[in-house]
Amino acid sequence: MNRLILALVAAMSLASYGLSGQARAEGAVVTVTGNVVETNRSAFDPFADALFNALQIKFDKAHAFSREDLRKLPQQSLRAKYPNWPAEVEVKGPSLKDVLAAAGADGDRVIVRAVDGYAPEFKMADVRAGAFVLALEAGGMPLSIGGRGPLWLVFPPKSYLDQPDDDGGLAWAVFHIEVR
Ligand SMILES: Nc1nc2c(c(=O)[nH]1)N[C@H]1C(S)=C(S)[C@@H](COP(=O)(O)O)O[C@H]1N2
Ligand SMILES: [Mo]
Repeated sequence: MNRLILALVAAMSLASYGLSGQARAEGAVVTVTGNVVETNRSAFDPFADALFNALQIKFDKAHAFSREDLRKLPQQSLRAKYPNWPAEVEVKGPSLKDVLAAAGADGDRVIVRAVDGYAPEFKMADVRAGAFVLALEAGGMPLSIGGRGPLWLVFPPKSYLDQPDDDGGLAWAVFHIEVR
């Protein structure tokens, strides 16, 4: 009898979870999809996942992170300067490596996608060896949408072979990480 009640409660919470597909208390700012083991949300839903749908991205397995989730990971500080920037910038946020680990993500390639569809691809080996930060703030200020938020991928010059001299690859307005 107790088991039956437990099963019913579990089924009910799963059902409400599936309804939105995005049960994070504060809402996700970034979703890791592809080869992830630690899933915490349901598969792609064309209605709920409207931006993914617009960019024609589907997924089965996903781990969604709210800002609060990202703040609970170890926070990295990074100062970077690129020739096309007016000044050096100090950013803070979890490392991309730690975000991937928290999602149980594994693979050779990491695609970091922004809301405008910009989606640079990196080698997992470079991400693991380098200082790739998913910045929540820059210059002590939280990043905003309309600015470089919700998340800005920042890494220093010479983080990988053939990195351009300018800040190409430093995607702003990041909302999706795909692991292959
Ligand atoms: N979301 C997003 N991030 C982006 C880009 C982009 O088009 N969209 N362009 C990249 C490139 S190629 C460069 S050189 C720098 C600066 O481009 P921007 O002046 O368009 O920001 O941002 C990088 N990050
Ligand atoms: Mo660029």
